[in-house]
Amino acid sequence: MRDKIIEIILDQDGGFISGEELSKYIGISRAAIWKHIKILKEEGYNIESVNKKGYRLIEIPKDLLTYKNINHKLNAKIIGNKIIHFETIGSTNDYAKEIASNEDEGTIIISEEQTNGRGRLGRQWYSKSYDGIWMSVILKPNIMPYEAPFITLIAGASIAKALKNLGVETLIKWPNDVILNDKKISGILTELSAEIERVNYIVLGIGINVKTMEFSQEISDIATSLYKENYKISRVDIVKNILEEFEKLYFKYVNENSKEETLDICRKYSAIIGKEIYLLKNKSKELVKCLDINKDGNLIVEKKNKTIQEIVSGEVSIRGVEGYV
Ligand code: BT5
Repeated sequence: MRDKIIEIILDQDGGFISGEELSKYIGISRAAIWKHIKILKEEGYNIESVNKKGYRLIEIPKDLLTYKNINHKLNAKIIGNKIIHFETIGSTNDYAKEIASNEDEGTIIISEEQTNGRGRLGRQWYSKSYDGIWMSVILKPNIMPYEAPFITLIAGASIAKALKNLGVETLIKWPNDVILNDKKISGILTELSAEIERVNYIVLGIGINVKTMEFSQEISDIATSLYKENYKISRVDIVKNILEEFEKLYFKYVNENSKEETLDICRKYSAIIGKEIYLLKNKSKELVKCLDINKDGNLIVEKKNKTIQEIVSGEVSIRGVEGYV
């Protein structure tokens, strides 16, 4: 009921709607509408009520990542149809894996804070309250398990594209980082549950630093946020853009078996193609030249002895010669 009320108020784009109209739309009394408005205000919606004019939303306070805010005018068919929002959680990926079998494809878990945010290979992902976007998307594509890493590339491409739509030029550090001004603003963690020839589900985890101004010492040299780089963009707008861009590229991949658009974006926005990079694997460190991303999404590099090698994501980490990129 309250979802409907806020939906109608949001539809007014900041204009007034009278209590009478609202009660007609929803089919409950004006007094009942007022009670719901009171609760919405307590939830953080800055709703103004003016005698004889009705109600209007002054702003979306705190830019909360709720279903109501994100799903409003979201131009997507399945991604974001259901959004489960937490104030705090251990890890959205862990929770998504717990419920994935019983959820439809496209369900999103999003939290204002993660207390146990995870990177790849058991690494930690800092996810402070209200500072960023910490979300997981449940996917059930009809692909072979070995093809799952391509989902990471689709995610990277959609993050770069979404931020570009909002005026921010980022680069993609293959396979799973998004870079702004030579530092990491976003990381992707794709996890798979599969049988030998069948994917049960994929959990796509996306972390984006939006409002963080101070990073812990461990990552202060390599991490940045949109606010820190002077891009004051609403988290809700970023999430919406990512979900829309992601769905377009994802449908092309799973419905038309077409990887081209994702690959084009990954190449065009690549932070590493044409550069010398270090490949880190276990304890070894090898200097190579990065040539291209091939049609499967793997990285093509030239080694010191001039041989060409194809690198599959997940095998290695990459560092720039002079720093993180
Ligand atoms: C990643 O791993 O970059 C994947 C991060 C995925 C996070 C999302 S948030 C929603 C979902 N739920 C989860 O629990 N996780 C996903 P990796 O490439 O392994 O990078 C991890 C490394 O990045 C760490 O070892 C730090 O050096 C650095 N790091 C940690 N937190 C960071 C942050 N907030 N911003 C930038 N760098 C960070």
